[in-house]
Amino acid sequence: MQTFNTNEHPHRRYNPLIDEWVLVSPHRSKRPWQGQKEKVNTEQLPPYDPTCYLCPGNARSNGTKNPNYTDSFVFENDFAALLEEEVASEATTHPLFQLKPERGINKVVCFSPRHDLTIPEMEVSAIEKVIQTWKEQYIELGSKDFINHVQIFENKGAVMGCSNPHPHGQIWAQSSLPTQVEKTQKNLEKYYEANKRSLLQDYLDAELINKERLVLENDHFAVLVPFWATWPYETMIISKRHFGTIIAMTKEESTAFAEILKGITVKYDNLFETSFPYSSGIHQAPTDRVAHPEWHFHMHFYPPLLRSATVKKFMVGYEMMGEVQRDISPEKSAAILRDLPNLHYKLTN
Ligand code: H2U
Repeated sequence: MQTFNTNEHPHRRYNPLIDEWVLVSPHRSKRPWQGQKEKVNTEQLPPYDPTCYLCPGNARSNGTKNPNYTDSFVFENDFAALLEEEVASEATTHPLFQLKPERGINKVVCFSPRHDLTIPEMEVSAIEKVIQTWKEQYIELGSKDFINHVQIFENKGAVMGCSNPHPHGQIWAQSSLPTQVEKTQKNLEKYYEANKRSLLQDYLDAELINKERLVLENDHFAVLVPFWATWPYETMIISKRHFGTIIAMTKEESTAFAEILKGITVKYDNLFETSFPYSSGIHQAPTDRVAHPEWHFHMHFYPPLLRSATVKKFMVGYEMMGEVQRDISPEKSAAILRDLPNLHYKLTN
């Protein structure tokens, strides 16, 4: 019988954040591909687009004019998925037909007045302004009595369903904990109760010993391809200090966070020399006015691209019916990302 080798043999890995397994099939990454190819977007965007609803001074769909903003700019989503208004409702009694009204507020955050820049091409000082806006929004929205969770996220690239290339993210604040967050919270809590330590602190300490999944680090943050990553080039930014929310970040940590955000997104753009699409989001303690020592600030990046700017991974078939699966090993993905230049490819070509 052959001896088990993580680079050759199919195996399953456990994700302790959501209590789920992922199937890893490293021997399969040489599989030929004759399926879908995305069109490479080589279009050079203008710094200002008179038809863009996010550019400074332009009108949005409902006629509201954006101010002539100079750094980041927040506005209430004109097509909000959640509404603030309270509605009277009767409790449902049938366990198979549970339903409850949900209240919330949705915002859009423009990262820069420049239509043609995304995070990897922005100055660190400009990214720090975005972080400051995220902090202010977390405080403002989280202090409302009916808001128990504030989700900060970015969908980047048309392939992720992003409707406009102008650099922007969104914030969805609501009364309930969304499913993914609730699952994560349960697992963080279970670990904290058993060990009196943060799960992600212990995980990060262990990762920083041999650093095989580490992509980048600075004094305050590390970026790694998680042991249990599902997307080919999935990464997670973890704070080195154990704190639960973005508002606990010191000035120095905010600068380090801006630097690491730029660092990982530059590497992403350099991977296939394209504006790299992803969904990213901050996971942090809820705003439910309860102490949450189990939470440890982190940010996920879920990028769909697999082997070029045109071939993406699909979460289909077995993944929908059974469990998520990956071919390239997280260790190999981390080594590839780690070895990429730290300077954006547009500045070297
Ligand atoms: P996406 O590109 O990720 O779809 O985000 C853009 C958001 O901007 C989207 O949620 C909002 C959409 O509802 N939007 C406005 O609030 N006003 C507009 O005039 C157009 C789009």
